[in-house]
Amino acid sequence: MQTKKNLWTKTTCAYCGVGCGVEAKPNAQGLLDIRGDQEHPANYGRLCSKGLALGETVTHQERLLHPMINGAQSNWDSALDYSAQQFAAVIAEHGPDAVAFYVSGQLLTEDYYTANKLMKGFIGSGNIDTNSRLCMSSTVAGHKRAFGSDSMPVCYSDIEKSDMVVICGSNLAWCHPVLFQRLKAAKQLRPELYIVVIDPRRTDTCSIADLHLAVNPGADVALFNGLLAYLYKHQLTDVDYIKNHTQGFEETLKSAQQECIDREDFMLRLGIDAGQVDVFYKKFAGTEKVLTIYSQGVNQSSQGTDKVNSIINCHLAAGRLGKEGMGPFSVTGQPNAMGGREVGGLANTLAAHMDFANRQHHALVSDFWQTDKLASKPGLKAVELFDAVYQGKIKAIWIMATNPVVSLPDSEKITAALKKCPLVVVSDCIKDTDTTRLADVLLPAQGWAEKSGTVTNSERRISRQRRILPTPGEGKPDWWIISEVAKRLGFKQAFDYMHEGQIFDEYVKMTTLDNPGGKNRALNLGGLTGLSALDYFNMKPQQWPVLKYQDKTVEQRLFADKQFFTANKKARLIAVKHQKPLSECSSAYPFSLNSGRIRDQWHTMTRTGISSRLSAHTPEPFVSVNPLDAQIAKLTKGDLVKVSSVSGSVLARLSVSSEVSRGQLFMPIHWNKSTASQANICRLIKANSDPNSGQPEFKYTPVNIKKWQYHSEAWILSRTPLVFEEFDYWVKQKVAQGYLYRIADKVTPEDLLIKLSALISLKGARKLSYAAASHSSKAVYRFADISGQKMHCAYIAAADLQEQELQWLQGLLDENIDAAVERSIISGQVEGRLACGKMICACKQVGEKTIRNAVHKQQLYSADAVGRSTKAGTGCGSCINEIEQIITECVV
Ligand SMILES: Nc1nc2c(c(=O)[nH]1)N[C@H]1C(S)=C(S)[C@@H](COP(=O)(O)OP(=O)(O)OC[C@H]3O[C@@H](n4cnc5c(=O)[nH]c(N)nc54)[C@H](O)[C@@H]3O)O[C@H]1N2
Ligand SMILES: Nc1nc2c(c(=O)[nH]1)N[C@H]1C(S)=C(S)[C@@H](COP(=O)(O)OP(=O)(O)OC[C@H]3O[C@@H](n4cnc5c(=O)[nH]c(N)nc54)[C@H](O)[C@@H]3O)O[C@H]1N2
Ligand code: SF4
Ligand SMILES: [Mo]
Repeated sequence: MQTKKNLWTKTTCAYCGVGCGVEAKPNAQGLLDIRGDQEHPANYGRLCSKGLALGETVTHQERLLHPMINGAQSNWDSALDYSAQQFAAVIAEHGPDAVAFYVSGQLLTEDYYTANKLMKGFIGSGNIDTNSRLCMSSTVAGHKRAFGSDSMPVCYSDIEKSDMVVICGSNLAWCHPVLFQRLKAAKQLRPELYIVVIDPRRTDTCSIADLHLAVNPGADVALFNGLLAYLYKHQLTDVDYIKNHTQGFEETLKSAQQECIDREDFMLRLGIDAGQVDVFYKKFAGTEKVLTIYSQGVNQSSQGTDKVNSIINCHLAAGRLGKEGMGPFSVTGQPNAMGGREVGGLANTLAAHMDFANRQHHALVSDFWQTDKLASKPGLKAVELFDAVYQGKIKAIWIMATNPVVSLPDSEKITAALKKCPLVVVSDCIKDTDTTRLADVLLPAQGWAEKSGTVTNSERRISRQRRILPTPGEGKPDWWIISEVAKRLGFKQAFDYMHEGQIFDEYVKMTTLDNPGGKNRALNLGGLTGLSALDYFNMKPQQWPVLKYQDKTVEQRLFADKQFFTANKKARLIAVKHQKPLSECSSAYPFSLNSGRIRDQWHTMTRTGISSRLSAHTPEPFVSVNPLDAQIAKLTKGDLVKVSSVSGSVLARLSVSSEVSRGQLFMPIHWNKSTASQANICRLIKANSDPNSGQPEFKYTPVNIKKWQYHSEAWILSRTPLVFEEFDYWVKQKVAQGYLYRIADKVTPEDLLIKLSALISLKGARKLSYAAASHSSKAVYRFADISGQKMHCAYIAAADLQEQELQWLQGLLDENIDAAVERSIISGQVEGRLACGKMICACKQVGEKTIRNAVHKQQLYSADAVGRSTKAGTGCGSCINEIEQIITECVV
């Protein structure tokens, strides 16, 4: 809240589903100062590296500033008229199912509500789906099967209250860092708090684990079925709870027992040590307060929904739900993944947790929206929806706040579908993305710091995002853009909103339809009905159900009364059976490829990629392989490798790591055509989906890996962006005052230099150049273009740069180019202020060399001591694990 004395505005972080409270204040550089909100119950002042860097990503450089039609700048009236006319024409000729919206968990609830209302309520088609299909839909399906509603039962504070935390298929340390910090702090306070990580990969999350179960990919159902059978065998199920509050126990138990009848076969499916499994089962059986946190290792599977239910089954059978410190805890990915689920962003739900299959719900929603057009059946789910675009059945699509060319499986097909589609409208705040490149109409949306509305986090808590900065160019709120198109389609009355608060109020009322006291649906926001504009502006975080406005933080676990939203009020256990991933490895494709996130990047990098601080930690797309597999395949760390599946191939830098098990590979999801030549991992991934949820199997693709031989490499530092499309391999990285490109090519270093000099125009007054040896295999060419004390551009080229220390190059655009720096450029010998090494601490900008030096010279043996000396690790703390690793390496 903004008062004269307090210029800090409270808002919510733009990124993950933890939903941290942020305070922001405009600064002299036109950017924002950022700090954690001490009062927000998600984070109590903590932030991670991405949250702390929010202030840097509000620059206008990469923004989409004006509406565009067919590549030409337009204006709002023309772009809205054109879009509405085109949609209307398709609907008139081919019916409402010939159009679609593809939306996102990065929209605000008010935007999402409006998009859903327009498509389902007034265009009259179910064809609105969201990127949450790729993210949370298996959990939604699993929740509905078990509880009769999509309701996540636990609260964040259960982390501190539990005695055992099972983290399954989640790299909490990197993907929900503030929840990880809370868990880590709880463990420090109570070392007996037992932590188990279930992940085929040894992630940073394992740094606080007592037990890591590196199960085979996809083995989760078998593991939890085994647990259920164990609980029963040792008479540790809750017989009363099962009898009085659940159904389906017998069949479920039978299926679970069958899973492990053949012990040897069972252990083969799991792929881990029998002793470890016993430790896990025994500990789970003997601990009342168990919390199971899970995420994409569970959801993104061809049996994701079964995985979810296999976890919930164990909690129900043990009666461990609805009480402090326990329960199944699905952590949501995007800032408003939960909000989208609430308002009906998924094609198979209506709105406000009401369903197509329920005739009464249909009548309630029709009546509430005053429409006779409400869609009567679910629409197409994301993968099917883009198939329909590809087949020409959908002729107009509007994509909002998501980048499907990068994030949906089978990217080449998605690209082809959008190229063919007669009308592609894209609303985004960023101008150049792989998806905006294929748009006919581009609509500029407000960015995070300009938007106003609400988001719901993983623990069902609704927080305000508040406007802090003026909008650059002609950007508009997403809800406004949707409403303006709706009005032009003839639905003025239903979309005549003046303010986002009105939309929120309408949504709030909808949650109360035939839902007194939240008896029929947990999602009841009745306590927020009729907020004034000021009350809405000032609204404090509220956890649903909200029967009464809460001025202070209250916590509400769901199902404390053991009443579920099924017909007989009993929860359902679901009989499930382990299945292999849909595509199997073969001699041609012997490795299984796993995909996921890195610490400092967000998805397709359109925003985190703007921050030089965030880009420094992992600047290049990589693929990780186990050391033994690398040895057998004759691959070395730093090689460029080609990873191929039946669908396509990518190029990435090899990282060799025992964190990855034999026969598996891991690659990050972030790089795309705008940031690298060929590193979009979804080119490799087939659209194998879970039959219950429609969620694609992103974590298992059979591939092979081969060394990609290049003959020359270069690093190019430039104040202005450059285009390297004709080079075989290139990667772009944002650095403080410009860009750093890494390229590799099949030509000789000398030919590479010729190619480069044709591309890079020289502006500076002085040019430093240097070649280190005369014969080309060893020659290192260094070049700098300097005017006065400023560097415009510099590059280093050679046959192979992997052995070179080049981190220092990144900082050159910040430096005054004096004699010492020139010496470094010419000699390649880095010294003094340039010698800081690979960036470890993104917040305080401390490099590996600085940390190593401090450890050696000052004999520092703890991350705390390193922090005091170098400041590393004293920002968000996400790098403390790495600092500890460096200390261990130095000591060894
Ligand atoms: N830094 C960062 N944070 C983010 C995001 C981001 O882009 N960057 N995105 C946000 C979003 S939208 C989401 S959905 C979340 C995702 O958060 P997470 O789910 O934690 O992230 P992922 O890295 O996709 O995958 C989690 C883990 O699943 C493991 N896994 C793979 N296969 C299996 C399996 O068969 N079984 C088990 N048990 N584990 C398996 C992988 O090895 C990986 O470590 O992160 C959110 N937070
Ligand atoms: N291989 C593989 N693929 C995956 C996954 C995986 O683990 N492996 N994970 C999947 C998951 S869980 C997810 S959530 C998806 C994420 O994938 P995407 O949703 O495609 O990724 P983002 O980069 O977040 O795209 C958001 C877009 O919206 C824009 N944007 C940001 N804010 C706004 C706004 O307020 N309004 C508008 N109109 N635009 C805005 C951004 O600039 C960006 O272009 O990827 C999925 N794809
Ligand atoms: S954990 Fe980090 S990315 Fe997630 S909401 Fe908090 S500050 Fe933002
Ligand atoms: Mo996600």
